[in-house]
Amino acid sequence: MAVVARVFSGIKPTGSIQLGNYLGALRNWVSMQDEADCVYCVVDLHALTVPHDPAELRSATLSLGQMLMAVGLDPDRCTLFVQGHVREHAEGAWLMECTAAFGELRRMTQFKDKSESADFVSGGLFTYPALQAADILLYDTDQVPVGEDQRQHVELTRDIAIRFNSRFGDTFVVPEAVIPPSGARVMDLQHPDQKMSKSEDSPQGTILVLDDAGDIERKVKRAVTDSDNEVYFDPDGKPGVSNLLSILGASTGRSPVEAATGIESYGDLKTTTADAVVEMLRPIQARYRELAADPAETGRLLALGADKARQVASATLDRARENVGLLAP
Ligand code: ATP
Ligand code: LTN
Repeated sequence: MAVVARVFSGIKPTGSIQLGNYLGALRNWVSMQDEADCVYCVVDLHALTVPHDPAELRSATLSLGQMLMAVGLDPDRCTLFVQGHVREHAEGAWLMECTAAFGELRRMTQFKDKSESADFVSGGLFTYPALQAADILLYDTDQVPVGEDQRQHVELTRDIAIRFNSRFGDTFVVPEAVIPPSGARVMDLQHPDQKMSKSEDSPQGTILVLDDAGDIERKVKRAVTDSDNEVYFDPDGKPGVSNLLSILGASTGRSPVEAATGIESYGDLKTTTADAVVEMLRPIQARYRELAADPAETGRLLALGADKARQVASATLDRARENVGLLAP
């Protein structure tokens, strides 16, 4: 009998979700639901690593739960929960911090990027990947569907698991990243050298999943391109045009090279891309509005998800506590 793989991934409630989150990660999460035993998490503890407003965090966490259901995650077919509801994550993170090397954490590019421009750099921003490793390892995860930017964190998680197992005996499953072939890295429309992100301050460069058709058309029309007006895919030489082709391809189930076929001008590229994105997002927006009207039901479903998650996480944590030498209470 084929053994079903365990899948785990997480997303931060740090702002309204953007097109890159959907194309690079969430769409993949949805498609894995029926093939694997999937566990998905709103990582509110990770959102504490940067300055935040408590009321906004609470509401962003609930709204992200609704958004995850709106894109197609079904609490009956996967485990969907909020990280802070399962206390094993914070305790597991300490075991990971004591297994990761300081030098490894210092090399993480997400830490470098986020700390360079920040007024306040928390200790949690530095140890962030250790909490992420706990998230993944607590569920005996085989596969971690993420966008390209998270590859390094998953590699570190593997290294931590291997080190822990070799020091303290077989405890954790060693996971691997699953990165989609297209849409893995959606770039900012105004700064095509930077990834689109929900928390960077670039409203014109970021398409939000909840943007209306007018906003999407306006943002795509103003996207930075170049001066030669020839449409072909060349991410290094033509980053802006190539990003639009990637978005168009990912939104219509084609590669960026295929998406360029028949498109003669930048005007044409922008109109076609905007239309494809609007069509793709329309049903998600409609489902989100329905779910947002009943927050108590979302709360109930997330609490059931946390109960399911806790059962798996507590068994793994007990095993790790025992193997690392903590006296049983
Ligand atoms: P923040 O701006 O707060 O760092 P973010 O928009 O980068 O947030 P995350 O919560 O860090 O989003 O990521 C959720 C998932 O979305 C991850 O798997 C990540 O790899 C993916 N992702 C985020 N941005 C992009 C992007 N521009 N292209 C492709 N995938 C992305
Ligand atoms: N660091 C990730 C979010 C995240 C995650 C995880 C992803 C937290 N825990 C576990 C996969 C598995 C990010 O910034 N996108």
